[in-house]
Amino acid sequence: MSLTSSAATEPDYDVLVVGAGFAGMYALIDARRRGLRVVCIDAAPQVGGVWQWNRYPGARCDIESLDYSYSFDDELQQDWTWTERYATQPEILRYAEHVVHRYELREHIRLNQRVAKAVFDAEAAVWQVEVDGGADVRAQHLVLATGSLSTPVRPNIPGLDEFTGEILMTAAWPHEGFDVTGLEVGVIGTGSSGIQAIPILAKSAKSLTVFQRSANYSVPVKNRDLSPEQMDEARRDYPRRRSIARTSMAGTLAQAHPSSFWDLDEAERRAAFEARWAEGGVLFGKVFDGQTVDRGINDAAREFAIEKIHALVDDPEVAAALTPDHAIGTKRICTDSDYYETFNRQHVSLVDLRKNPIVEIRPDGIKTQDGLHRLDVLVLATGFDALTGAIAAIHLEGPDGVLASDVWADGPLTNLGIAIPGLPNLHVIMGPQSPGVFSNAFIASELQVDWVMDLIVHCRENRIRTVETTREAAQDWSDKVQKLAAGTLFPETESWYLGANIEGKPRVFMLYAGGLHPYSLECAGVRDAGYAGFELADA
Ligand code: NA7
Repeated sequence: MSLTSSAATEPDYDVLVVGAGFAGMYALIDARRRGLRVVCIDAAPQVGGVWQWNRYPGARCDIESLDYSYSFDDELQQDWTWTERYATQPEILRYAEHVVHRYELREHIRLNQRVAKAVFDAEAAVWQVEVDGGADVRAQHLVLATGSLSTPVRPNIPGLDEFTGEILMTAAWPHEGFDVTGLEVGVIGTGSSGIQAIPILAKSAKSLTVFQRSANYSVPVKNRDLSPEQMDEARRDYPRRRSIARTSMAGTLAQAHPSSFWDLDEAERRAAFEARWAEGGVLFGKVFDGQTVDRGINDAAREFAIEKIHALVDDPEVAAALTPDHAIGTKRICTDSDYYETFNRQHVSLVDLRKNPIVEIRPDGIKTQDGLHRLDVLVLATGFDALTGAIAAIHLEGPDGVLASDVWADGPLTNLGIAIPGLPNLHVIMGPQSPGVFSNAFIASELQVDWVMDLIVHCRENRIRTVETTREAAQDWSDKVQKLAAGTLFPETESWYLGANIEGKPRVFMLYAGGLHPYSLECAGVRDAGYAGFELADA
């Protein structure tokens, strides 16, 4: 497939949205509402982004369903019924399909097609986009809604390709499912995906061996059904709920304890931790203000969580191996149903790879230093090239041959996490240097998409052909992102927030840690100042 030559013809579309996950679907809806000619392209066979791929057993959201859903249209939220406090992956996917149907998106989405390359034709002020598996596209604006956790990592372990059993990736689970009944199963990876899948796999596997490199903190999710009465009540409460979410730090109702940790005595602190633990879920990471900033508070939360692990796991040696050594919350806290209890089952064992590393994978199992662990099935829950992986997979070339890969050679450089210097008319949603995965992805992406569509409409109304961040403004934003992170405990932990899980990836903290609402004020400030820090060139 070749790119069409630079001809001063009309672009096919005003906007090309790459990615039909929830951010991309909203970009499509919003662009259409504003009368823009728009198309959305996704490599997957179905909409839903990460929820389309991650079909492993036990997959569910870790933000409450009532929050983890679109807020832009009250009729949509009145019309939809969530059946559980934390929706399962199939229910989230049904919601995605419902949205497609409700807003008549189908004919505007091209599935099973991959955007491989986009080159900006400066003369025509148009992105020429090469699409694998479909016709090329010329669009004035390119919106990358390619996902924060959408490029799975297959670990580089000697012998992996020689394994003759079944290899399953949590991030590419077979659509038809996979029955592990009576099989010897191994799981590599104990992040959110592994921790959600392990208890379910253990229910039917003949044996389950968990190969753990780093222990993680996990809090019981305390999932429950939502009754019709609760759902009715929630529908009435949506306006309040959404308005709190939009002015919150993470796009949810989560509130830290009203008192400062340091003003409370030991018993009061313990009661606060206990109450949040009983409530369940990721919000244990925010029991007190400053919990990921102040080492004293973090240590107290950490010690409480470790105590819980030891209370849940019968064998003290296994409990010790399951005890993490990083500051709590500096990797995303996982949520589970019976994760720790699963290690009390006779047929479940834990291999601590720090003490007993993998030597190689053999055709019939994993050989660690202490011997062979025979396996029929190997589950890889080994994470993603987060935040930048999906963007890096596209050849993005601005005027004068400027490559996104060069601009980001030392780590992401953006203005507001949205614009990249040297690449005009390109807008990133939920990318690096935005609040991204630190916040509710629905609220955060609605906010960013609204901002981007305002900008695109502003360009149209003012006959502006190109809009591009200045390098100085991008540098200022990146400095701000780094400074905010430096004031927290996050950078001290080897995590995918820093790119530490990918060999050779620049070690730079990649998220805006200042909170969703302050971020929205930053975005509004730039817009209200006539897009300060951006160069807008007219026809
Ligand atoms: P994560 O959180 O990145 O977890 C990946 C896990 O895989 C983690 O425990 C890794 O250990 C482990 N891993 C990766 N490579 C290897 C190798 N080579 N050997 C052993 N262990 C390995 O991904 P998830 O999919 O679980 O969750 C991602 C996000 O999705 C999550 O934060 C939620 O927001 C939803 P490590 O910690 O690197 O030592």
